[in-house]
Amino acid sequence: QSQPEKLLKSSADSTMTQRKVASSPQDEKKEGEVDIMDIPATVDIVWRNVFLFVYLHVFSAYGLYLLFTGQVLWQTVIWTALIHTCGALGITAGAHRYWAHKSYKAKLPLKLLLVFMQTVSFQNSIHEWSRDHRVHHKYSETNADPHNAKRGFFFAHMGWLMCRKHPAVKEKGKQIDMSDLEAEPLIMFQKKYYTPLVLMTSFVMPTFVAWFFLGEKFLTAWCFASQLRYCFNLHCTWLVNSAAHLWGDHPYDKAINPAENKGVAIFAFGEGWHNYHHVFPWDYKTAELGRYRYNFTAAFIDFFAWIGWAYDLKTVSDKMVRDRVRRTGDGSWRHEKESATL
Ligand code: ST9
Ligand code: ZN
Ligand code: ZN
Repeated sequence: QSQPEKLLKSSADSTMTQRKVASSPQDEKKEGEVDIMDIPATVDIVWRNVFLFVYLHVFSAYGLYLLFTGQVLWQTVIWTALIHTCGALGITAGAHRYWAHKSYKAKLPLKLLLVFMQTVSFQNSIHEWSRDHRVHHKYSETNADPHNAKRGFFFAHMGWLMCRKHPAVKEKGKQIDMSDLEAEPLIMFQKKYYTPLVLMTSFVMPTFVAWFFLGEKFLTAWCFASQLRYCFNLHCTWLVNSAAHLWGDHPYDKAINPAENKGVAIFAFGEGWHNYHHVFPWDYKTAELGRYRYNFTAAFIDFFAWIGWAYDLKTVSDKMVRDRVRRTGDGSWRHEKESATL
């Protein structure tokens, strides 16, 4: 079996796996031994991260104040929107749909572009991001899920980045096959030089361009183009783990938490259709209906398929979706279909 086939198979089985998690042979425990999944979750705060997030939010709030008091040049606003879009697509089309799920194939120029864009977003290296995300899919809402939504909105949203991971995340994460990414020199290069690369692309470049080329004040450039942009990107992404795991319909599988959440889809470039995505994680659209319905990422991938840089886009047949809806949906599917605009 080739790597994508293996991934596709494991993706297809992911919801099944989720239900079998506790009883798989590798999880069998000896008498008296506590299963790692059952170790109670504790909060071991990493104060360095708390401090950095406080710093980020203070400077972002000042960036917001500068915007609402008309102190940001329109050129800086356009530049910041461009960089935000770049970072967002680096996560959605890059780390998520390409590297974590292998939902399509990409030629070298597109891979280079996506690595650059993903670095701009500063959400950990592609290797770390994909490993956490693959564990999240396989062990959703258990102690092995890095952002287990059963631990509440705040933990799933950003709390998980401010404390040590549950031992089950590390243990189960080690069993996740990462050989495909580890075989990609580009991914390992980004992981090795992540700190300087991220400092240059996510902080220095946005600030410097606004200050040097656009004539923005240095502090405004820093607070707006760098800090506020980064902070906004993080919250848009985190909403997928928090809001889209807590609120919304379950047209494809009512037994799982991930939900269809339009608000999140709007802010997260099409990543809010999360019930569909957890059921059919290999679909490059991460949604069923209206390929471009609040789903800019699908349009982005389609564009690159059109110019030949992306190919083998994987999706799901109508029949497969309908069968699944009939078997496990919560009955909200028809309403979704009727309200589709595209
Ligand atoms: C950020 C990421 O924000 C956000 C991800 C969101 C995902 C959303 C997904 C939804 C779908 C996509 C939607 C996109 C929408 C985009 C819209 C855009 C508009 N498996 O981590 P350490 C082991 S990042 C296996 O230090 P601690 C491993 O040996 C924000 N093993 O654990 C590792 O060593 P190495 C910026 C694992 O000490 C070792 O443990 N970044 C796994 O518990 C130590 O790892 C930050 O804030 C695993 N999964 O610390 C950084 N994990 O890596 C925050 C760990 O060498 N991170 N191991 O192999 C940290 O500081 C720490 O990770 C920590 C935990 C404090 C959270
Ligand atoms: Zn999820
Ligand atoms: Zn996913």
